[in-house]
Amino acid sequence: MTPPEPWWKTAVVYQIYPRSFADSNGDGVGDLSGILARLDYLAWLGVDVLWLSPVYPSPQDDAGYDISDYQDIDPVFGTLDDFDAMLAAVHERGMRLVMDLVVNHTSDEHPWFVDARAGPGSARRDWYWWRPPRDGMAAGAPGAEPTNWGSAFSGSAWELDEASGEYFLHLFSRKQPDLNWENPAVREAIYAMMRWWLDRGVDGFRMDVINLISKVPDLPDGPVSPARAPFADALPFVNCGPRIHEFLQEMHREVFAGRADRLLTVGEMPGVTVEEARLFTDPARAEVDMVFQFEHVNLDQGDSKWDVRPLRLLDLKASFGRWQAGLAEHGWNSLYWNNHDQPRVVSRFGDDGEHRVRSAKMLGTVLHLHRGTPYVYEGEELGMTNAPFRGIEDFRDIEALNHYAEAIAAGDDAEDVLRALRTMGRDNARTPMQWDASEHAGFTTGTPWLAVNPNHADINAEAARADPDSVLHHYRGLIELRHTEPAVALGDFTMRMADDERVYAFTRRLGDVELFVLGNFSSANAAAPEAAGWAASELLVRNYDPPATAEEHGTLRPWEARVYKRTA
Ligand code: TEU
Repeated sequence: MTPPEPWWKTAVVYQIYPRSFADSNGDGVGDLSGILARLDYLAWLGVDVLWLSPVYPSPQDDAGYDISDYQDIDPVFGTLDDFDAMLAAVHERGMRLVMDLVVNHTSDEHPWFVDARAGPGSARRDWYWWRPPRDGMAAGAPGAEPTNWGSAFSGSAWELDEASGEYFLHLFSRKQPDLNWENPAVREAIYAMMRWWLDRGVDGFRMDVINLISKVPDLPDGPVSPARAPFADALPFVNCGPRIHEFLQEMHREVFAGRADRLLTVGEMPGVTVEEARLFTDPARAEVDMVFQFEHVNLDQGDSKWDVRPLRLLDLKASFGRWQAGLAEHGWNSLYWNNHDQPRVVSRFGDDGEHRVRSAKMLGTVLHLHRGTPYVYEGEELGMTNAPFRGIEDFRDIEALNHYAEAIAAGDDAEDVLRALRTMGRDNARTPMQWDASEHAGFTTGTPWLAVNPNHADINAEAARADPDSVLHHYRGLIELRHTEPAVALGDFTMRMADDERVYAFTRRLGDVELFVLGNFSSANAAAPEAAGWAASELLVRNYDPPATAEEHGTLRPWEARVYKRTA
């Protein structure tokens, strides 16, 4: 008898960015008690799993992705007691909670690194990547770094430790030294920490840049890329390294064995390919349940994320089509438009002006009807948009601030740099959640750590809940459909109209049930002749009044979305 499908194949995950979700004590930063107070809203929305971005003690150099203590809660977010109360309340409402696991690197203020930095002889020196200056060069001299790799946050990926004259590796900020997973003591310490959270009742992990933990041991130089000069892109030497599957299978044995069925694990994997993802997510290999891949969120970027290009729908369809086909038999996809690192999708791939509501609904419909587990990022269900950042003083994100400083130092025009930051900056995702039309959108009674988007006067949960035609009710309907229509979760995927530059169309089939999904990615009417053939079928999802005639069925209005159902 075929084993039942894993629960997470019919689940929808909601990502909470705690700094920006709900502030309960007026300090302008969201917290755990704020989340607790808003759980009924999430239960009403119908989501099954909450993913919490990091809430652990952290100097907040990279907004919590630089952890100084893995087994506690940063006071700005609350206490372990607050956490336990929130977790119990999540479970009481039939939802699950996934924590963010950030173990490619720690904070440089984590006791492990403080010990490692104490000197070459320290017990934990080999818990990190230390190297002497490049042969024949003096420590600190330009180009003396052990490799020419660039950090994701600008500058070199190596930081000199004056005391020892050695450099340590940091693929992200200099306050995020990379852990050395080659060292079994490092792995065991991390597995023990993960078991501690699972024993506390947590239901799984979102694993931060987990495909970067196995490095190419001899750490070779790379070709200098124009966008990163004088540095090289480190990714080819750290992406899915030689021992990555060994490490993830060991983690599964040491941490998840015996309780994997109740858990959800998703690996964030920049640069991962379909072929690699099939290996990572094949249940027979016992590694992770799904991965976050980045192909579709890099399609509007040239040499770097700041080299902004228009999205071509053909590219988007080709990418999604390849991932749907590639993981059809083995493995499983995650589905996302947004997270705390990506600009708001309605501003990016939709129209956040005249057609904000319709394009937000269309984007949600097209994504949620694919085969895979959908992720809703806080505020996406409201159709929240990018924010009207003016000068660099409006930004908070280290990636943006470092890029701005580096670009200006290189002589770039400030307005050009700011234009790219306004479009692609991560702070767009991090403006406070818009609960109501009050001064700070009901997020805080204090001064928010990042300004609330002024359009919260119109775009907020209170108004959306009162408006049955809102993006919010549309998302609630999509989530309900995944729970009630098995073809949405488990049906086969077939791309239609693959060469159409404005219409995204595909079918899902499960047994004798077939769904036909269409989305118009343009502000003009678009022909969809195939839809005329479905005129007599049930219209499950729409963001316009139903077409009246077969002919009208054959045309999609601006940003229109439809999902038809027929049973053979
Ligand atoms: O992100 C990894 C990652 O790929 C992003 O840094 C990405 O390159 C960038 O945001 C695109 O602009 C994870 C976390 O999601 C991110 O918030 C952290 O900053 C990063 O890892 C380091 O922990």
